[in-house]
Amino acid sequence: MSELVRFGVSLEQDLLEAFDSLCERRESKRSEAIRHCIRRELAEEVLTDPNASVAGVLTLMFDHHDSDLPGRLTSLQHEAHDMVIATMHVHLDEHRCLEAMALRGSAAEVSRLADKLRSARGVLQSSCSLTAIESVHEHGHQHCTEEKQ
Ligand code: NI
Repeated sequence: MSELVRFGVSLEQDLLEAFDSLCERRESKRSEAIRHCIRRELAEEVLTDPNASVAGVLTLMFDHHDSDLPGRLTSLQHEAHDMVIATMHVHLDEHRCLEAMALRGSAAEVSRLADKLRSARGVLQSSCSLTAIESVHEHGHQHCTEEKQ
């Protein structure tokens, strides 16, 4: 970890009050909350690069009595076995299933796969959370190297 640096920030009073009350609700100190915001924004930016390495979880809820959906979902996962690194299936009740898949790959490919799975006919609900797995520094570095070649 690099050296800590202090810096001053000017912002509107009401924005600071809203931020402080957020920190209070999250039981977080201002500095830690600001670090978290900065890291999240940097990671978000990396995600916009289609070639960025990302990992995340896709969760689908569906009715397993619904036609051939379970079979189709399994086939789609087998076709993309290099990106689907783990799957957890939960039988929520007599009808509904919750399937959580850990995905890993390039931002473009993982997003395409997630969209395909969550838009499969019969999926009742879905959520997808992806994060960049290469640091911003490494990311920037890679581009520098690519540009030099
Ligand atoms: Ni089930």
